Amino acid sequence: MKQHSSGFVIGIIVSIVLGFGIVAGIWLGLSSISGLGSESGVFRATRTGPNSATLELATYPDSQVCHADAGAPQITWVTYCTGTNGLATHLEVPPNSLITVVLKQYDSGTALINDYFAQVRGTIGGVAMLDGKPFSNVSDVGAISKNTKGHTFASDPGHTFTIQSAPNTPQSEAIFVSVPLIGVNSSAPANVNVNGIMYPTPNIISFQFHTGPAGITYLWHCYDPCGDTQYARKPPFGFSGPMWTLGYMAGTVSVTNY
Ligand SMILES: [Cu+2]
Repeated sequence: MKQHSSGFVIGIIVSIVLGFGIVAGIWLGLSSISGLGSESGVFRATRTGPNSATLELATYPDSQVCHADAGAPQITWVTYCTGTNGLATHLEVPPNSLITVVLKQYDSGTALINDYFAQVRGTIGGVAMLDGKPFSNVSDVGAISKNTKGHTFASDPGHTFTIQSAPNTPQSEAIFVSVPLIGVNSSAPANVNVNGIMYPTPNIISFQFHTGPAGITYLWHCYDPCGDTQYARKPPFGFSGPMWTLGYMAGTVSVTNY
C-alpha cells in the first residue's frame, strides 16, 4: 500500500470537516431564511380575461396574519400578505396584460423620507384609487378626506407598493410602478376581524399597470421607513428588519405564462 504523507491525510480530514461545515452552513442559512418567510409559495394574479388579471394584496401592522409561526421579533414586523392571507413573497402576473392591483391597507401612516415616493408613478393614467376616489399624490388625501364621510385616512402612507426593474433590464422591458398606500388614521377603532385578530377598517387602494413579455422578474419593495417601531421608524432604523426581508416588505414579481 502506498504510503501517504501526513500532510495529505491532514488535508483530507480538513476537507471533510470543511465540507460538512459548508453543508451545515448552507442548511442553517436556508432554515433561517425559511423562518424569515422567503421560502414560500408563488401567488398568482387571478386571470380575468385573455389580457387582464387582478392581483389582491394586503398590508398589516404586524405579521400575525400571514407569518403566524414567525418568532420574536418577526411576529411584530409590518408585512405584506396576499389577499387570501398567504405569503406575498413571489408574485406572478401574466404577460402583455392589464394588471389591476387591489390592496387592503390596514396600517397607520409613517412619514416618507423621500418625497419622490409621495407621487403615484407608472400606473395607468398616473393615478391610484383610495376608497374609490382618484389620487396622484399623498397631498391629494386631505381633499379626499374632506369629501369622505367618516374617513379613516392618515396624512402619510403606511407603505409604498413599488415595482422596479433589476439592474441591466433592457429599457423596453423596464417597469417602474410606485403607489403610496395611504395609512389608516391611527385613532381608528380596530373593528375588523382577520383570522381572529382585530384591525381597523382597511383603506382600499387600487391601480392598474401593463406588463410586457414573459420571462422577466421584477422586484417589489416598500420605500416608506416602516421597518422599526423601537426607534420611531426614523432612518436608518426604519429601513431595517422587515424592509430588507423577502416576504415582509420586499419580494419579486415575475411575468409568467400561466
Ligand atoms: Cu412598508
